[in-house]
Amino acid sequence: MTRSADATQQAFERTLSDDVIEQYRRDGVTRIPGVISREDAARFRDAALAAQARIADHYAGSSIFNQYVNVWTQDETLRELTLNPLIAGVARQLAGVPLRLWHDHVLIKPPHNGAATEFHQDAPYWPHDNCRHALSAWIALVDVPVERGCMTFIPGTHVHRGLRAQDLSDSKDLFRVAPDLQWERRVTIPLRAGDCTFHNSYLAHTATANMTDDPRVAHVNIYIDADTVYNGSAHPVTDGLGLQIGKPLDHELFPTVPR
Ligand SMILES: O=C(O)CCC(=O)C(=O)O
Repeated sequence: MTRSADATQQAFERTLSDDVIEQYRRDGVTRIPGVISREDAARFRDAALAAQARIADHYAGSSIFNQYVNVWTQDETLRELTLNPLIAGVARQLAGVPLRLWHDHVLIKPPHNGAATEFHQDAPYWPHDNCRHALSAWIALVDVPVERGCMTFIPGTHVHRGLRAQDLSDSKDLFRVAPDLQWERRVTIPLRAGDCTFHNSYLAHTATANMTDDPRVAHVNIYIDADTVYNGSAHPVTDGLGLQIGKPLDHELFPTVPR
């Protein structure tokens, strides 16, 4: 770890203010600048771009993004970011319940990819029951202005828990299942390299297409309530692991989070 990375990490060894936690729980999203240093962001960006040649793309064939899942099990450098205890500590404070890692993924939008990530919630895709809180730490490994695949959220939509999974290639799908959301306030959050948004897994969000000449590189750590139980639905992360329906995800792929 570089000296600047060390300083950044020390700055995060603190309790989040009640205001930040309250704002996150009301809106379902908060931006935390500088969770890693710009130097470390560049190091992880290089590792992510290099890993593209070795790790299978889960979303091959789609122009929305290239998706590399559970990189922490396949790349020593990226493992450091997925298991970063300070990012996990922020997530733990925001969630207010003990957490475990669900999975990570690196999401790369190639230059001029021509496709937005359309509005969706994350949790309806997952094979989980009894999850009191789940959230993603979306860490920018490059500067992400609006033009490079930046996220927009509909604050407060994390109260909508019963919706079916929405198609993230269809700009109208979320509004088919929840038409009123079309008229809600939206918040767009550009990030500098090293900044992070934490968003609730039920919060409706989208990301613009990458209209720039450089790749948009994000590393996402997804955390779930440590007591979440497996419900047996098909999912590429859990299929074939031999998990028991109705039991917690006690498996080395889903380590509990410190603090
Ligand atoms: O990065 C993107 O394009 C979308 C990310 C997203 O939907 C998520 O992290 O939940």
